[in-house]
Amino acid sequence: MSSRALPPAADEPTHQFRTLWLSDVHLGTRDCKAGELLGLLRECDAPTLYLVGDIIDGWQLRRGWYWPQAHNDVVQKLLRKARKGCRVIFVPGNHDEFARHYAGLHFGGIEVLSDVVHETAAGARLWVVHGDWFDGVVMHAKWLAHLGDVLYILSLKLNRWLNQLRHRLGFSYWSLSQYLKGKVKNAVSYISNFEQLLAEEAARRQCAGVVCGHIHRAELRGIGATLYANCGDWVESLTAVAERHDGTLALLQWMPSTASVRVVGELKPGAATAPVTAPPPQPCAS
Ligand SMILES: [Mn+2]
Repeated sequence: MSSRALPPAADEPTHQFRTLWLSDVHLGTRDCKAGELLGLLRECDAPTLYLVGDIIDGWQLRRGWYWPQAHNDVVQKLLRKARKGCRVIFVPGNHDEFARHYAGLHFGGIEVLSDVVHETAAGARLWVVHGDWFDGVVMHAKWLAHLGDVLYILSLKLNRWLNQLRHRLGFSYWSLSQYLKGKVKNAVSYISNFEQLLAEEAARRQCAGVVCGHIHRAELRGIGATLYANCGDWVESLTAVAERHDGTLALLQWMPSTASVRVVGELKPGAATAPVTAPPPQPCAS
């Protein structure tokens, strides 16, 4: 803990972590909450930052170019962090799979790796991977994955309209896509299957846990003796995973209502506790 008497300056981060993980930002799409992510990056800092895939959405950019200033600002912020000595590791996902060809190389101080093992301050090994390798749809029926992507965008658009209406009528925010995911029984077993496979593979690799993304569902929990951490996304959940200086992992969520970061839950690798799932998203000012 800092011993100085003065409060931090307004532009200084208020949360110092040992490590920070972000995934599924989907820059280049209308539903990417870049402004909110910039808020989190202003408040939270760490000497090591993992970008756990689907940071830039190559699939949607190929369909139509969309690149507002806020998306540039995110890229600039990440490059600036790398320049100032932050170790930035980019682990590509399926939406930015073009970057997988560059695994092992550096760009503007950013290291590209297809997957990587992180060691916590407490010596626990965490396997860091996007997760699409464990998604049968992405691996074996790519056309179906692309169709699913189009339907997902459509449900987000519908969600936007619906919530504008709810807002006008004085109702609170409600996520259609999360409701649909919760309703479809197959989706539930699909998610639990994904989580199980990743935890098993991490254990097989002699890791105490896994940090991943891909399914846009922020979570921090034990699966058997293995820690499962999912960064969530910057489309709806506005979440990230962080490591404290003692090796404890924390699930962070950006709260648009207060424009600040909140710790949703904590878990130390090796210590099994109750699951922590990010609560339903809050309305965004934008
Ligand atoms: Mn993905």
